Amino acid sequence: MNRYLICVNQVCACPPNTYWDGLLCKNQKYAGESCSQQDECRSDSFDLVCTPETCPTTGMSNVCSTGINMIAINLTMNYSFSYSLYEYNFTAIYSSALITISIQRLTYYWDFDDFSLINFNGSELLLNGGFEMGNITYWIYCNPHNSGYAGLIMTVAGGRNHSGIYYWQDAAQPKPDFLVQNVSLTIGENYTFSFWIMADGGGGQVLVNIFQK
Ligand SMILES: [Ca+2]
Repeated sequence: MNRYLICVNQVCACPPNTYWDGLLCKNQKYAGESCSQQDECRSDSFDLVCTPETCPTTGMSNVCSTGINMIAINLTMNYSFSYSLYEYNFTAIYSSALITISIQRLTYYWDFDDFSLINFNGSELLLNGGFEMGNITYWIYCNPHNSGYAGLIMTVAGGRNHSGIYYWQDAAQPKPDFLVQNVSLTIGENYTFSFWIMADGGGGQVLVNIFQK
């Protein structure tokens, strides 16, 4: 196997089933192997995508596995100080989904409330999406980079609740932290994912991946 880029008509690429790691063309990876970008996984006959694990360690993606990874919402927001609703519609082609919310600030905080996943007949599939249990029960939270200003549950005393008493405030920096929830889907049915967000100060990035598997 050639380990170097092949250049044709001034376009350089690795040979089939290999990826460029910055030094060499390396063999693409199989199911369960760690990855940090899509072209590290065998996407041809093995149909693998670089997907988030329960607690991502490298950005949003770290394992080659079978499924479909959708970037549902990718926000770079500036100060607004009022809540906005974001929605994403999709059709289930697998029987479960890992919803991963990645949050990284530039300055100040972001406030979140009322995460929701509604199925075709209006049933709510996310549990504790509005944090009204007063804790993060049913969510998986991780802060793999030990970022400062990490996410936490806030009460109405913080003054940024969209509904109820509790909400999620997050300003992780310099790397994102993650809120994750796994849900069961019915193949062929349509779903609407949504949440409310307020940029409570300066901007930052919020990235929501829905990985169906
Ligand atoms: Ca709430």
